[in-house]
Amino acid sequence: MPIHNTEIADSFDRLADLLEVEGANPFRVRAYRNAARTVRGYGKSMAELLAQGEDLSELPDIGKDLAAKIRTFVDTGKLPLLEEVEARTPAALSTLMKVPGLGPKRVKALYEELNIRSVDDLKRAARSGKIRELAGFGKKTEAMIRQRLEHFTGETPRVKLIIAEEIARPLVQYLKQIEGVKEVTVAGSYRRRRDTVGDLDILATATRSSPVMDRFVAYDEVDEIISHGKTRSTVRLHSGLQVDLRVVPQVSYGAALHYFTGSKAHNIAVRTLGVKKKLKINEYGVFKGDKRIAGRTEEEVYRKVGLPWIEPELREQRGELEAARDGNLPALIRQKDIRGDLHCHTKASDGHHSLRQMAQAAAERGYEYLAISDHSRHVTVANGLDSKRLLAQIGAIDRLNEKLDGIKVLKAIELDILSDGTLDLPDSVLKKLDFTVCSVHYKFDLPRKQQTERVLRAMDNRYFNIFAHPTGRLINEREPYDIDLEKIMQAALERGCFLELNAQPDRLDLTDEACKLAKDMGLRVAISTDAHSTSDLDYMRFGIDQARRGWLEPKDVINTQSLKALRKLLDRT
Ligand code: DGT
Ligand code: CA
Ligand code: CA
Ligand code: ZN
Repeated sequence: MPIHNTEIADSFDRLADLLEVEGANPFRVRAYRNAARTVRGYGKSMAELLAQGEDLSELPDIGKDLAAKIRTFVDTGKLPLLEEVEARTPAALSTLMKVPGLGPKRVKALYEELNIRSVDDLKRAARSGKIRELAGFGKKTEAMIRQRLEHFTGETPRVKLIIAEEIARPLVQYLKQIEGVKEVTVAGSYRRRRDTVGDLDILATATRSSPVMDRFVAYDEVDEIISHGKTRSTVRLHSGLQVDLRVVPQVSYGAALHYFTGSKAHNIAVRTLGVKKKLKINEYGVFKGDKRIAGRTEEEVYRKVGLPWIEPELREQRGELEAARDGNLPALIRQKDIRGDLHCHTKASDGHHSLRQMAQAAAERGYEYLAISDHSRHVTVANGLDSKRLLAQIGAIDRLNEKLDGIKVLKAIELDILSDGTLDLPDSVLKKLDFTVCSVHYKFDLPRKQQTERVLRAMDNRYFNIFAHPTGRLINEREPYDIDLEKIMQAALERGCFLELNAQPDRLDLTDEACKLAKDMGLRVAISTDAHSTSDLDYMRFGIDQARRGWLEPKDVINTQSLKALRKLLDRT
């Protein structure tokens, strides 16, 4: 089977981490991180590009040396340099780096200064108060490490949806080619588009003589066969992800799809509705006594309990059955409702592409507008824009807009919300922009009340428009910071600000629940990709998935609006 981009990217990231622990040249470390990011976000697989004879060194941040490494990885499944570095790194350090909040820098310090070589060592040191004495740690960090360790099991975490997709797609292709196989669908949390999945639940229909099960367990990527039956098998793949495959007869397909899509709570509620109508509902169909009266399609199953079909993203037992019964199901937002992207970066700060390239890529996606929101100068990126550079960019956007047809580039900035709640650039410059995107990028550990007040204070500035990635979480990497989101939403509503649903597949905050809360409060949301390259603009679909899980309709999202309406919404002055 071909090598996935995520595998290459993970190896580069890991290499960067280990090199950083060793104290390697920071530029070298950063080169691997940047390459990882390019590879991970790239629309096409590296293996395919190589097969087509493409020159990988033409990709952003991939030089000749990295291109050669990718080729070796694709050919052999290995990154020799990583193996070398791994061999000379104490094994415990790799485990320690998996503790949330402990990056390579900290692990290095713990190892060198306190001789910490295991999770147990770390627990002991945290308890005895030794960690706070290390330079760059302090009391708060020590407390955080202690708290994180309570939950740390070292188990494989849930897999991000984007990674699950990369694993599922070729597997589905493989299954579809097996003789006698008709339908192949990934059900479970994957079909409900949760931001992470625990495992994959694949449903197939096939002729009785089809070798589908034998071929499934013989798939190249299978690491371990957990069970192997005629209608149901479970395997674990090399990636660590488990996959269940069920094969059902065509007459049961809809009932099985409904059952294995879940959620469990939704299924139970539907089955209870059936019981009231003296019907038995399971994965084989809807039964009256012994007679199957439905099961070929999901629509049939819902119809038998008196309901219209319900979109998978809504099936979380959060009121969808009542809404279906009352004819109040939301008309969920779709990708084609999006008219533009309101958060992206260019080479001017930490993006990969130029202003013009980003604008062209947005136009190719059929957008009517694209906002450029590079970082301001403060904390996060070395290359952030100060007033002078922002003014120069404003000029460049004006000139570009004169040449562009069909798409309008909007002038924005991603401002740091400073720890005292002020914004990173003076009002005299901000007033020249179309709008601002404002974020917390440091001091994530403020107590809830202070963090909330910090953002509320920032919102008092009339140039504050969109609160970006509102909890700062990075799935499986960084916990959300503590903030009273409901209070923030209320304040946003009162001041005419908006919250961003960040479509990066490892951010996706607002969460689905937070989206629904915003909707219920009457607060609209911006769905933005925070693109750092042209291909990142395609992350929009993950934002749409999450928005749909949060019941959002086109009217609940500001970037479904015409440019004229959008400008009105974003004008607080
Ligand atoms: P995951 O894998 O943790 O991301 O979440 P799901 O929802 O994919 O859960 P999973 O893989 O355990 O099961 C797949 C579906 O099978 C689940 O969404 C609903 C259905 N299911 C599993 N166990 C039960 C059960 O005990 N009762 C009912 N009614 N349905 C179940
Ligand atoms: Ca599952
Ligand atoms: Ca499962
Ligand atoms: Zn940001």
